[in-house]
Amino acid sequence: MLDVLIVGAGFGGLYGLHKLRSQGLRVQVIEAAPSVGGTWWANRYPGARVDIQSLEYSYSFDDALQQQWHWSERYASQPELLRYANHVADRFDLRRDIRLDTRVIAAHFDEQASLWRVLTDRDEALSARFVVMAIGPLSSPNTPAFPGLDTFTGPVLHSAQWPHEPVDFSGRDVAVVGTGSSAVQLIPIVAEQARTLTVFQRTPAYAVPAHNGPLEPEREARIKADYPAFRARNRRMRAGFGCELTPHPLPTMQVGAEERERQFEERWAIGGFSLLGAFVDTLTDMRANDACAEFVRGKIRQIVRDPAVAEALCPTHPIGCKRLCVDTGYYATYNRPNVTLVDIGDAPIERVTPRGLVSGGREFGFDTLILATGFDAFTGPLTRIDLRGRGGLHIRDKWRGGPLNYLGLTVAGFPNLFNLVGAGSTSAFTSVIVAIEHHVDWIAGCVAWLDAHGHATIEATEAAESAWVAYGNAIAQQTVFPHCNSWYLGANIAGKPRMFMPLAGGFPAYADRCAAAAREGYAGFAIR
Ligand code: N01
Repeated sequence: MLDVLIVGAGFGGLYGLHKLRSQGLRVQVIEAAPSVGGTWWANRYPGARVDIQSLEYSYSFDDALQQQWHWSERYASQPELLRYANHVADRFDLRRDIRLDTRVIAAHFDEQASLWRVLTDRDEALSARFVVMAIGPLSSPNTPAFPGLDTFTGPVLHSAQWPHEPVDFSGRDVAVVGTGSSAVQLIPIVAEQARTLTVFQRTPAYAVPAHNGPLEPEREARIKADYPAFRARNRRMRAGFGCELTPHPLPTMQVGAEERERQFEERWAIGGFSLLGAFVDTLTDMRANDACAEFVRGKIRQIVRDPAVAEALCPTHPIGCKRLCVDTGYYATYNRPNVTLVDIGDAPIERVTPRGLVSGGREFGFDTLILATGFDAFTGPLTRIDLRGRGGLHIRDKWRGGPLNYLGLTVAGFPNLFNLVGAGSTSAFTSVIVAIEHHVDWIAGCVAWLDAHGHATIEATEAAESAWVAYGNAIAQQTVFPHCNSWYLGANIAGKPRMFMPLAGGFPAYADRCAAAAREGYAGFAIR
């Protein structure tokens, strides 16, 4: 019998194993893929790289690790991130407790024994006192049910299920469906190789330049000179990163137009998410948001030479409402003669044909189809498992109206089950490794407390869960987030209930709430 079974060997599962094992617990990680690395194993499309600088998107739990690991670029590429995950697995001797190529297909809570009974696709039955779901909020790829998709005669590639051998697009006529972060990263690279590239855009994306390049040695040295203090400062930031830049002291509209423009220009030159942090109210005040959005629309009009194409690329929803894309040459790609933008906002894809697709009654031809159509976020990874809590309650039924949860970590009716970077936590708005380390440390503290007090189970109460979801909704209502169709809301998946799933209140306030619950003897939980 295990103390803890962890599902997933991405960054969450790796740190979970290290932390819980070092507490003397018997821990086993089950991973469906043939490798550790999670999202960085799966998302290997051309151009895949992190959108938060690597000195901040990396583990902080071990000072020797953060001192010794050297990132070659400001924003690490997928292969480098995968090397990092493998390095961590070796360095902390994690592999002996990780079973690869094994998928958890069922987990049922046995009320008599107060144990989780877990079944894998290798017909193995395991039991554990606790289960930690470390499967990531974005691990269930969304393939839209386009009629005729199976009749397409060329390759169909999904950005999140990319082949492991290199794909050569030279001489090919390629289509990309989608213009989210994955598409924004892969489009410029595929465009350089393909004979033609047609991009089917349902909603234009806001993209800001990464200004990626080799990591500056002086910056690395400066941060490493006192890395723990840098990490601590970041943990006090709303997003868990970005402590080197503070917002303007005044709200956007109290600043003169010239000064506002100067601030935006400075942030554009720095690149990445820094633009959204130029002013404190970008995500909470519509007029402030529109000033920032209009600045980016101005950049699009400057970069893209054809005014009609530029206009089609200009988003009209609030900036940051869908996750901001961080790009390298995205808009400029539309100046290439071999690239065509097809706006399908008002003319959804009707069907895929053997040699193309039909939208707005018109057929477009191509021989390779790339679906960069995102994920069934937050709920998809859990609901595809036969996951049942007390009384055989299936997670799909529990979450029929949306992912109810308490502290983003637990679900009423599912005792001793913890979820990492899920709905109800700030993870989607945080450098995810900051969220992972926070969650794992909280869970480790909780398990230690239960064991020290001789308790067998911990379970969120329905009252605490309802209050937590209401708190999350109330915060979301004060922001721009409800005003577009994002995966945060489940709006990208046909038929999914619309509920704002992540918590928008900022990491420090969230971490305080979690700490307070623990300090008060796990307030909001039933403990037996
Ligand atoms: O997915 P998305 P993603 N017909 O959902 C379109 C992280 N990430 O894989 O906007 C036509 O953002 C859809 O259109 P619309 C990051 O958190 C990070 O790109 O729903 N189009 C959209 O354009 C990110 O936010 C990095 O109208 C359809 C696109 O497909 C998250 O993962 C890199 C459609 C999907 O965009 C998801 O990003 C990559 C349909 N039926 C990902 N269905 C980094 O930079 C969907 N679309 C670290």
